[in-house]
Amino acid sequence: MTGRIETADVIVASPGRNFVTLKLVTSDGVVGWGDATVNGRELAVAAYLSEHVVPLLIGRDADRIEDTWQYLYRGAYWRRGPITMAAIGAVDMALWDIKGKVAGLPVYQLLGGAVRDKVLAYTHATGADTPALLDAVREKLDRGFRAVRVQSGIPGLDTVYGVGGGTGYEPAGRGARPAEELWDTGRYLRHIPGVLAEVRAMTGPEVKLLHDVHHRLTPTEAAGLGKALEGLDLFWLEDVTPAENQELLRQVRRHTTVPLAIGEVFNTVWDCRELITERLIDYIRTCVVHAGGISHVRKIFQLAELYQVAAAPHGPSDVSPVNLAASLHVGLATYNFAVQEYMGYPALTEEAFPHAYSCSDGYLHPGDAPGLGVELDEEFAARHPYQRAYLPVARLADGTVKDW
Ligand code: GCO
Ligand code: MG
Repeated sequence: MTGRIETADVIVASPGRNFVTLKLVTSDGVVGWGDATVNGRELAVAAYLSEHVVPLLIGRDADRIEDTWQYLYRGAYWRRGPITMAAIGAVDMALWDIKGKVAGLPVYQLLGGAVRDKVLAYTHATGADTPALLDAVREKLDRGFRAVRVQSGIPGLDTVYGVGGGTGYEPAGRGARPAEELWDTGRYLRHIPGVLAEVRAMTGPEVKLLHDVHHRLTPTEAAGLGKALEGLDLFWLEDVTPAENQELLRQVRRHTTVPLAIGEVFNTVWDCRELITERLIDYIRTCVVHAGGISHVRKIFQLAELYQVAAAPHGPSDVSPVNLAASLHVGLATYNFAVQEYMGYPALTEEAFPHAYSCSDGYLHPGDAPGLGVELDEEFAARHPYQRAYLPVARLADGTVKDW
C-alpha cells in the first residue's frame, strides 16, 4: 500500500535548457518524479498541470496508476494532443517512480523484468560540411557508439535545423520570437545522398546510420530520396513527410524499401494505429512524456510488436533525464524495443538531475535504484529560472512558411 498523494508541484526551470518537472509526494513521504517538457510550449503544459490536474491528484490513491491515467484521459472530455498527453505522461511516470520506490525495485522489474542486458543507443553527429560531419561521426565511434544519426549542412543554406555542435546541439533559441531559417528542398535532395554515401564509405558496413528529414518532403520526394539511399543500408530514414496524412505513406512504401521511422510528434496509440497495422513504418518513435507516460507507450509498443514494428523512442536533450530514465526502463523490459535516442545533456542539466542510468560503449542501462532512479535537485534548478525559447520556423526563398 503506497499511500495518498499529498502534494504535487510543477517545477519550471532552465538548467542548461527549459524543463517542466512534476514532483509528487505521498502521505508516507515517498517522492515521484515526472517529465512534462514540451519544447517551446513549456508554460502551456505547466499551466495544464497546475491549474487542472494537480487539484485532482491531491488525496488520490498513489497505487492506482492505470485508474489515474484513465481518469485524466477519459475524464477530461478533451482528449489527446501534446499538452494534455505530456501532463498525463508526467503523472504516470511519477506514479511508476513511487510504486518502484515503495516496492524497493527498479521500474523495469515492475514491467516484467529485463528482456535484454542493455539498451542500444543511437547518438547524433552533425557537421556544417562533409569533412566536419566525418570528424563528428569518427568522434562518436571512438566513444563507442555503434549507431549514429547523421545530419549535414546544405550548400546555399546558412543554417540547417538539427545541425549544431556536438552535445551542445540545442534546437530552441532563447528570445522573444523564433529564429527563421531558409529551406530549399531541391538543394537538400541533391546534396544529402552524396553526404550519406561518404559517411557509409568511411564507417564500413557495421555501423548503424540514421538520418532525420524532419517532416520536410512530399510523398513523391520522400519516395525518390528513399530510392536514392537504398544501396547505403541505412538503419532508418526518419519523418520523411508531415505526420498528418498517414495514408500518403503508402506511396512512399510502394517505391522504396528504406526502413522508415515516424512518431515523435504522436501522442496516443490512435495517432499511429494505421501506420502500425498497415506496417507503413518499421520503427515507432513515440516518446514516453509526449505519449501519455509509461502506461500508454507500453500499449503502443505492444500493438507494434504484433506487426513486427520496433520501438525506438524519441529522446533528444529537449526532454529531461526523467523521461530518458523512464524510456530506458521501458526499453529494458520491452521485447520489440530496438534503440534509444541518446544525445547526452549539457553539464548544467546533468548536475540538475542526478541519475542512476548510465551509458557505456554505445549501450544504456537504467540502473537498479528503486523507482526510475532519477531526481531533480530543486535548489539547483531554482538558480536557473525559465527563459522563453522557441524552435525555429523554416521559410522558402519566397517567404512561404515550410512544413516541419
Ligand atoms: C529528434 C528530433 C528532434 C526534435 C526536437 C523538437 O529526432 O531528435 O527530431 O531534433 O526536432 O526534439 O523539440
Ligand atoms: Mg526526429
